[in-house]
Amino acid sequence: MMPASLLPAWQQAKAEGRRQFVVLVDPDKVRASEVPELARRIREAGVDMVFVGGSLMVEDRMKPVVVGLKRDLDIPIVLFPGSPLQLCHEADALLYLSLISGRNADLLIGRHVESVPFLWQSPLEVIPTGYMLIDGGAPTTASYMSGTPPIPADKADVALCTAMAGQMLGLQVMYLDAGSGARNPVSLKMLRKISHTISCPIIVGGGIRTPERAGEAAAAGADIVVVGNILEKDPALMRDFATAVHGVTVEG
Ligand code: 1GP
Repeated sequence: MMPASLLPAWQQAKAEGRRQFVVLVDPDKVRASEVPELARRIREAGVDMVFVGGSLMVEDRMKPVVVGLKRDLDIPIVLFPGSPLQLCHEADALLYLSLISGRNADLLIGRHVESVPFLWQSPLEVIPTGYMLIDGGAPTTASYMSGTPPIPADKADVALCTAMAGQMLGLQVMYLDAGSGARNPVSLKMLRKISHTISCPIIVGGGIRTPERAGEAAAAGADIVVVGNILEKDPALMRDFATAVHGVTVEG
């Protein structure tokens, strides 16, 4: 179902302890002709939202993929862009990512300035998001492309202070990302620590390969769990992932 605005709906879900499951679609890996079948799977699995994006897009398929998903689905389609080149008005919302784990001024504010002429007149809901790369055990495209080292996986305090600073600066959502295809997902310890302290919705993704691990991440405090890679290889798992995340009940 489509809420009128996404951010209040995420805040409400968090308050009620309702966890959400997101499928990440990389437009480079799906042809427009494959979108109807992908949408059917997403619908039948009971997925809450779709994020669309990738660290580097080689093909120019963003718009046809978004338009196809919008046509066939009644859930929010959210842009998760690797650069301002990956924007399109046809989606519902944009994760306006500020890479707060890094010290690359371009990704903290520069690209945002460049994107304003596009966003100025756009119907997209802009969601101010603190984006944190967490070491997932191997170099990732996101880390390489951003020229920033991730936060070490065992430095939960650094991650916590980064998330708190982001929240104090007014960012509305925190995205902890071990990177697509990461060897190790964000640790449960780090998730627990951050979720006990910050009040904004927490998104987690990167290297989550089993429904069990997705459920554990949700139980540890991730309000929104994102899975991409493994579902490209084994799309039949989608329903199990959604069930595992939705099965987690927490006190809001
Ligand atoms: C990465 O959160 C996403 O940005 C999803 O990662 O592809 O490893 O599931 P995976």
